Amino acid sequence: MAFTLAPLPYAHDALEPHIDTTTMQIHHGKHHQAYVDNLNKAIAGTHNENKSLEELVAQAGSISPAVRNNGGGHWNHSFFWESLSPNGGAPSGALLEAITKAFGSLDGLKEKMNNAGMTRFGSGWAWLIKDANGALAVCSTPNQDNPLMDVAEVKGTPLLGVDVWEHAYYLKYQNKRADYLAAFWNIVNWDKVASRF
Ligand code: MN3
Repeated sequence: MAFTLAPLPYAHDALEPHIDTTTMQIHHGKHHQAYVDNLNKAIAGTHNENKSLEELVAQAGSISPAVRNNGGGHWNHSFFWESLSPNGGAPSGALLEAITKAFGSLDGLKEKMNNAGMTRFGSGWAWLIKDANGALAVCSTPNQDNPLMDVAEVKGTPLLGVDVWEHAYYLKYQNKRADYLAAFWNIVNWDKVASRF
């Protein structure tokens, strides 16, 4: 069964001014669509054809680079769109308590995750994860890898992720990845992060 691209959960211009309309149109309609199409091509007629996306991602170390990269790309972007909202709000309750315990404060989490995004050389992702002991941690992955992959240096359940590939920000922010990361915090869907937590 072929994978498909779900529509965005909001309009392309909904995240303005933090993420611009054209970036959203290209990022979702071209980049994400290409991961879906190339994943479908890579698994067609192989023993991976009927596996779920989660199964493919978990076996990243033993599948072909095309399935790892495009399967990761499909998983990561599907997760990313749901992590964003024009009405982001703020973390509260048990999630805020866990953030405070792990990072001192919400600002402490932002600083750590921004640093993970800034120090990821080239293309990749920064993540907030829940580890096997239920504690929160921040990590980053290269390319389209993610913390669910068997090959990840730091493994855990992703709660929030930010795409630091240039295609995610270059049209509006050019080389200023730090400005993009600062703007990202205005559109985090904290209800979604809390439900994952
Ligand atoms: Mn991307």
